[in-house]
Amino acid sequence: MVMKQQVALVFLPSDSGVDGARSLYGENGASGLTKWLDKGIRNLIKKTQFAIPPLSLMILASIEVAGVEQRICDLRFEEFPFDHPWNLVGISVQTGMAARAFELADRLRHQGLPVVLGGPHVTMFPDSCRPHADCLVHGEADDLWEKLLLDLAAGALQAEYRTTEPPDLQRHRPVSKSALDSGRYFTTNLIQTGRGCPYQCDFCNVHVLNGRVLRQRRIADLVDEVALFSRDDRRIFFFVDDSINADPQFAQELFSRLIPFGIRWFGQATTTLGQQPLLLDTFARSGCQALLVGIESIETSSRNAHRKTQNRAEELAGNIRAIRLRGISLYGSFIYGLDGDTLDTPAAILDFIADTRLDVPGINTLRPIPGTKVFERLREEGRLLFDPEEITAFRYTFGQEMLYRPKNIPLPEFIESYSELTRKVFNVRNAIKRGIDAPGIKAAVLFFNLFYTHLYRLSRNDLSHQLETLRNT
Ligand code: B12
Ligand code: SF4
Repeated sequence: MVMKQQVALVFLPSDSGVDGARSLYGENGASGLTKWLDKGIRNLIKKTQFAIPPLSLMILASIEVAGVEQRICDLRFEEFPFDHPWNLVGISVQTGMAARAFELADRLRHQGLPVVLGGPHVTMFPDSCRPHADCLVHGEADDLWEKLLLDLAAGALQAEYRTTEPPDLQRHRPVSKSALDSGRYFTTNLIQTGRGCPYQCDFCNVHVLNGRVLRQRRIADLVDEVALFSRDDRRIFFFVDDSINADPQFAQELFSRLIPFGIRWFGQATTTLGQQPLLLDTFARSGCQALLVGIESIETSSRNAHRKTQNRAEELAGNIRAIRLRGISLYGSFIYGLDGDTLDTPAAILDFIADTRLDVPGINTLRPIPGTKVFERLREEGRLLFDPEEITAFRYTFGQEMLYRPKNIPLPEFIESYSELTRKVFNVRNAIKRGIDAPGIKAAVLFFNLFYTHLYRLSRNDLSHQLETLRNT
């Protein structure tokens, strides 16, 4: 019998992202019950990170090539199985995980195992990845991975794979979950209906990674995928699109056709949904439970400074009210510290949250991700607080230490006002109130707010250390 080529697809826990503040990685001086609670929550956060499987690797693992067997290794839950006779290890690299990815890649290559790197960080910074890989895959790999596996089976792996055109999403590509250990995750029902974004918010690089034109999958394929997925897993669906209502007509047709399936789902949307009554109604009837909306800023000057132009500040509150009235809970994400913000901004954010009764507010500071326009601008203006060359050293979490100097507010005052803001937004009283007030999924809203009460407390520890250092230098 001929042994199949064994391919591991690796997803890493990140040193950034939803794993919270720097205090998660060490002792933070707490004692007694707080110390015990911190430790438990710290482990939970590090392990789960919302525990959603990586859709990228589900897609790659679904590509069947004769003579090749693929397995997803999610290192949030297991150690890398070094003792297995792998022929190739593919690692998905996001910027916040790049240092860890390189460490693993170097170790594997040292043992003689060929390593292929792919994912957003490879697409943005191939030069930083090249020394750590036998092979790089640039951009979306839906077609390239098949070619690479055929080359592997033929013993002719190349050093770089790239195309000039992104994959045609109209082509039917069934996603299988067979390479996943589904019991580990909160849900395995992840679906992406399209890629690309026509907007150019300067703190985001989706338009660089996936292009400026919205490319959609066929509605019939999506309906089939929902039918197939819901047969095995009745848990909630997550539509990972950056903006599920980017094309209202498309969304209207898709979600009308999903009503008979009786699924529950959440996704990411723009608040303009509040002005799209037919679509809003269809979302609610098709089982939409919650949406993440990027409010970013309620200051028009900040929105203009960062090119957040797809909806208007003065329409935000009315839209949020309309969406919540239709029974959909909202996670609204703000960024404080943008270029139009002043020390009056926190009070305005507090009023806005109280006025709209937003279910889960996310109060972030700007994380200037390398490769974005804002990163370049802050670098040119000399406002970054870290060496911009060390791209893997940047951290992108909710709100730990500041990575740059705000434009209008001196850094120490900013840190104090941000800490004060998160203290006022996140406390047990507000968590219970928001849980009771939520238009749906009350328990989840309560849980999230309690979780953030803890997380933002940890982030305030980091900020107070940063403030201390600033004052002593
Ligand atoms: C859903 C999502 C999440 C979810 C789930 C993440 C998960 N665990 O899967 C949540 C909410 C948890 C999340 C968290 C974060 N996210 Co996020 N997230 C996304 C989002 C919206 C969709 C991801 C997705 O499933 N895409 C669909 C798949 C098919 O696309 P893909 O991942 O790019 O994969 C393709 C290629 O990259 C390539 N590829 C990927 N991996 C590999 C591996 C190999 C071997 C090969 C060959 C190819 C390859 O082929 C794939 C198929 O074409 C993207 C934006 C986007 N449009 O992609 C941001 C995005 C991936 N997130 C991003 C960030 C910054 C974060 C956070 C750090 C945010 C934060 N401040 O907390 C955390 C990180 C936590 C973590 N450990 O993942 C950035 C990453 C930027 C970068 N340079 O790395 C993105 C691109 C958004 C952005 N604004 O730029 N995220
Ligand atoms: S933040 Fe959203 S709307 Fe803005 S460019 Fe990124 S994906 Fe597009």
